[in-house]
Amino acid sequence: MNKAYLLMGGNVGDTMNNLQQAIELLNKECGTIVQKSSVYETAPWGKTDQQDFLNQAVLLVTNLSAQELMHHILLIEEKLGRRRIEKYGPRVIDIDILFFNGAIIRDPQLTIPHPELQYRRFALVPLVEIAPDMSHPVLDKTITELLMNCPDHLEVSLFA
Ligand code: PH2
Ligand code: MG
Ligand code: MG
Repeated sequence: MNKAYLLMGGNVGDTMNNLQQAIELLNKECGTIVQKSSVYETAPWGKTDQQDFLNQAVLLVTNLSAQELMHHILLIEEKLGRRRIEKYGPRVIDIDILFFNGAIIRDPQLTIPHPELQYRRFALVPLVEIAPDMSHPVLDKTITELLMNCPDHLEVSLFA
């Protein structure tokens, strides 16, 4: 059994519904979601002239490998209407693998832990709710410590 922490987000269409559908599809096709954070409304990071996002972190228990999980996630994003247009731009749904057990993976198509996690309050705030004491295998800091030291101060507020 593998433990994968995922961050989901979107800012196009009915995002609450898209997050719920993503959870249903992950449960059906990839394993079991055993923890969910609250949903947060977050200011857009990286490209600021777009709608606020909703973001939510989940813990998925799965028998899939990290590469297999990534493959399923891309299909789920496509099913929910994701079209890849511009980096950091608006999207219906994005599902990123933040951690996969304690693995460090540096493949061209897949980098785990997520390389920008420590710079993103919109990811750390949901994650700290479900994994405050988890240690980052590269940075050797807990999620709580990463959040305390995060240089990003864009707004993140509880939504649902
Ligand atoms: N995702 C991005 C770029 N910027 N900003 C917020 N607030 N939330 C996101 O999920 C997000 C973003 C690229 O993956
Ligand atoms: Mg992303
Ligand atoms: Mg992604």
